[in-house]
Parts: sequence; structure tokens; C-alpha cells
Amino acid sequence: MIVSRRHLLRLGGASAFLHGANTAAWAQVQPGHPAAASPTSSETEPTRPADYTLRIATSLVELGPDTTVSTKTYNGQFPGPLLRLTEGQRVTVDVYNDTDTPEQLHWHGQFVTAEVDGAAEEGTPFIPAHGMRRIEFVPRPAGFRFYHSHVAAGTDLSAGTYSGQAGPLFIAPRHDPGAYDQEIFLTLKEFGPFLTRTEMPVDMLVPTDQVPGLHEQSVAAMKAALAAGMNQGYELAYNFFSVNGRMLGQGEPIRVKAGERVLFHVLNASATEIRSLHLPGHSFRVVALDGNPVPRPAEVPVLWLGTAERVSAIVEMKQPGIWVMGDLMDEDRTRGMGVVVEYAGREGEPQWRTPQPYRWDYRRFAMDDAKPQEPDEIIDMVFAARIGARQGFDEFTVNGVSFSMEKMQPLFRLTRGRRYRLRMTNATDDVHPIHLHRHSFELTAIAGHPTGGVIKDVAMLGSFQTMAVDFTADQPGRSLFHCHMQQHMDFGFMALFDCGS
Ligand SMILES: [Cu+2]
Repeated sequence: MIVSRRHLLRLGGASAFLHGANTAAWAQVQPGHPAAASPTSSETEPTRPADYTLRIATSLVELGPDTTVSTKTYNGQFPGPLLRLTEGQRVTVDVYNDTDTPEQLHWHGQFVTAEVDGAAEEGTPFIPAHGMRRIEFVPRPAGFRFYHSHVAAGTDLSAGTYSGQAGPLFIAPRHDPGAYDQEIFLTLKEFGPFLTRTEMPVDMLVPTDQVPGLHEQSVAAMKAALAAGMNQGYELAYNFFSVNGRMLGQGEPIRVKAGERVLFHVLNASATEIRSLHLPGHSFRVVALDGNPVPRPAEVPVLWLGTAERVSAIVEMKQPGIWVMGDLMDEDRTRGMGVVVEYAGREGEPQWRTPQPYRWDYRRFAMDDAKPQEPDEIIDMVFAARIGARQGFDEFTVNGVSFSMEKMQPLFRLTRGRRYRLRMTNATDDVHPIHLHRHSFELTAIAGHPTGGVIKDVAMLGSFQTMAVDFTADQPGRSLFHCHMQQHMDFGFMALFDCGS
């Protein structure tokens, strides 16, 4: 999805090509829903069209001339249409579900009500199979967000974020910095998932300090499980790799001119994978993480993004040529995880050069003398795994509790207005991109090192490491906390915060 600013202005935003679906399905708007209660809804203006219409259906995605996959998408395309909203300006969205299974559409990174957020665990009604929901919300905060399916997939590798249900969403701030020539959205995504027992460990975070003893405990637990006849839990692997739904070399290149400043909004829409991005001969000046401006923009040679993370970075185009911008993992990049960057007037084969190893450190973008305010309360959380314990998958626990989709019991009670610190310990050997719904949080310690000023909604917690994040409980109702890797959340790695009504 490559959209110049002028082009967007001409279209009047994405809505110009999203209008048009009928709104006759009013009767299916659920009672008690804000749209149903609103005086401008069905009773007075039954034909008022929605600002946006999203339609969930199984469709074909042509990753390349010889490779087409069948998957559930929004509006028959992958990624879903870029939604450009304005902070504070209420929107109405009709979501139609043309599939045989109920769906949830999650507005990732936004401060919306539990009724709208798109998580059954919080109480959001499902979009019924062959039905629709009209939802209404006030977009905020400004920045790069996204929307995606939020149903449990379990062993169904066609469901949830394994499918093509993901799309970028940008909430325009009231004051646009405007210091760039082109703005380009990149959605990184694999298709064709399958299960394996081979794990590809990714070791790319700093600081590297681990909690003493946890690694040894994990090795001992694995040995005991194997001795008891258990198998190592399933891991996800993929057949196809793409940027904006196209394998490397199969889509339109990104066309640039020497001297241009290009603002990239990169979304890792993978169901389970950590992704990286490098453009040989160039560096990324990271200006925002998860859509939130960082206190200290900094240049890095490589971007690393956990599942559902976003990075906004400006690249100064000063190495004319034809380049591969792609993932560091050779196998994944050559099979599609990349996109060609083409300077005007240049020709030839796209060039790739492997950079020096580069470790990702959120503190690079933090305040120099970070002194986060003391929270009102500290919540300790320990994440652990039971090897291969559920349907051959590892079962995850938060403070000893594996989340039950049947009971949906809140594990933590919050008091509105109080500031909380989640002090997390990862007792597993995986990196977990932890995510809190309906709030942003501030990174306040990474592996025991204090930090401050970086505001996110997903953050990678390293294996056997600790991390602390602070947030203010300013959203009534339930907010879901979970690891964003689909198989981890499906097999227990979720917890509900209840902030009353
Ligand atoms: Cu996880």
C-alpha cells in the first residue's frame, strides 16, 4: 500500500472507496450497543450510511503470479484497506461477516469501550456469522494503529490472526509534523501456516540480563516432560512470506528519488513471528513506536518488531540504486519477506547486503534521565509454560492460572484513576510480545534497567527476563492483557483486568 499525501487528499481519505455497502441490516445491530441507543441510529435515520464498511469473507490473495492463497480478509484484499481517521472525530463502521463463524474485530491500540474494542473476553458482542454490527467510536490516541481479527484459533490455522484479517489504521493528529515527502505503509505477513516442533530462537534484545535460575528450571522442566513421554509443544511455521500481500519482487516497487525523506509505517501483522527489516545503505530514524512519538528519535540500521508491534521511521534516500528492503532471515526474505526500493533513473537487479548483527533496545528511544513517577500500586505477574500440555501445544499460565475461555474470570481488579505498574517475569524461553487492550503503557524497566518515556501497547519481553510497564486505569470495564502470539494467547496466556463500571 503506497499512498502519496497528494493522492490521499484527492481521495478525501480512505472513505471515498469504502462507502457504498448497504445499511439495510439495521435489525441486526445488537440491543444495548451504543449505535442502537444513539438518537441518530436506526429509529430516526435508518438509511444513514456508515463512514466505513468492512466486509469479512474468504477471498483469494495473489502473493505472486504463481502463488495465490485462500484466506479470510477484509473487503477482499490483503492488507485490509488503510483507514485514515482523525483524532477525536467520531466514526461509524459497519462490519459485515460473510463467513460461517462469528468474528471479533479488534481496534488495536485505541482507547475505546469494551463494547466496541473487539474482544469477547471483555464482553464485546460477536459479529454474527452472516450478520453485521454497526459500531461507533471516537478515534484516539493519534498515531499508527491497526485492526485485526481477535478470535481464538486454537488448532484451526485458518482462524484469527492466522488469516488475512489485518489492516493498517492511521489516526491523524491535529498537528501533522509534515517533514517528509512520501508516507508508505508496510504490512509484514506470512501465509500458509503449519505446525512444527522445531523452534527458531530469535536472540535480538538488549539488555540481555536474565533472572538467575529460570533458564536452569526451564531446561529441567523440558527434560522431565520429555522423560514422561511428552513432546515439545507445537511451534508455528509458514510457507509464504509477503510485504503488503506481495512476495518480494512480485509487487510494485517502492519508487523514490534521491534526497527524498520517506516515512515508513511498518506493521508486523504476523500471527506469531518476530520480524526484522533492513534497507542496505540506509538507516531508519525511528520517530514513533506503536504510533506514539518517542522522546528521543534515533537512527538504527535494523528494525525489529514483535507480533503486532509498529514502527514509524524516516529514511533519507541517499544511496541511489535498486535495493531489497527485507527481513534479516535469509530463508524468509528470499521466499518473500521483502520489497524492492527503486530510485528514479536506476535499473538492474535488486541488491541485498546483510548488515552487522544488530540488537534491539527500546531504551535507545527513551528519555536520557528517565525517572518514571512511582505507581500507586504494583502488580506482579509471572508467565510460565507447561510443556505440550494442551492438544500438543504448550499451555501458558499467568500467575499459575491458564486463562479459561469458558469462565472468562478477571484475574486483577483495578481502581479507576490509579496508576499501576505491571512487574512481569518471563519464566519461559520464548520472547513474548505482551499487549494490553484499551490502554497505552510506559516502559519503566527492561531486564532490571530503569527507563522511561517510551509509550507502547505491545512490548517484547525477553526469555527469562523481567520488564515493568506503567499505565493509568482510565477505562471502565474489562481490559484484556495477553501475549500477542496467537498460539500463546489461545493456550492460556491471557488475563483480564476489571476496572468496574
Ligand atoms: Cu507469547
